[in-house]
Amino acid sequence: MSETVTPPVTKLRPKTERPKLHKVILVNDDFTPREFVTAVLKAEFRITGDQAYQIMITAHRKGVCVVAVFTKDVAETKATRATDAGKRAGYPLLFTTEPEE
Ligand code: NFA
Repeated sequence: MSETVTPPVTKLRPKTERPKLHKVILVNDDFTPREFVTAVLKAEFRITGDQAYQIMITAHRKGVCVVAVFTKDVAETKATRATDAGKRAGYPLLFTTEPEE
């Protein structure tokens, strides 16, 4: 009689998916000057001159280099802005994006 029944405490944990990150990739070409590539990297990705030089020279030697990873929107915006900076100066500089595995 008059027993107190305590219901089980269940905590709802709504599943939140972590957004997939996207790589911004610098593609080598034979025309864009090294200094220009390094300057664009510094300006658009807010990295040091040393970091920008290492990324530029890696793309120069290997064909491509991952610059950084961001959410899809940010990666696409930065790749477009950096590619446009080259276009405005008359260079074929290209930045692409691809989703991380
Ligand atoms: N390959 C270019 C040159 O020798 C430099 C470069 C590096 C261009 C990385 C594009 C990307 N001037």
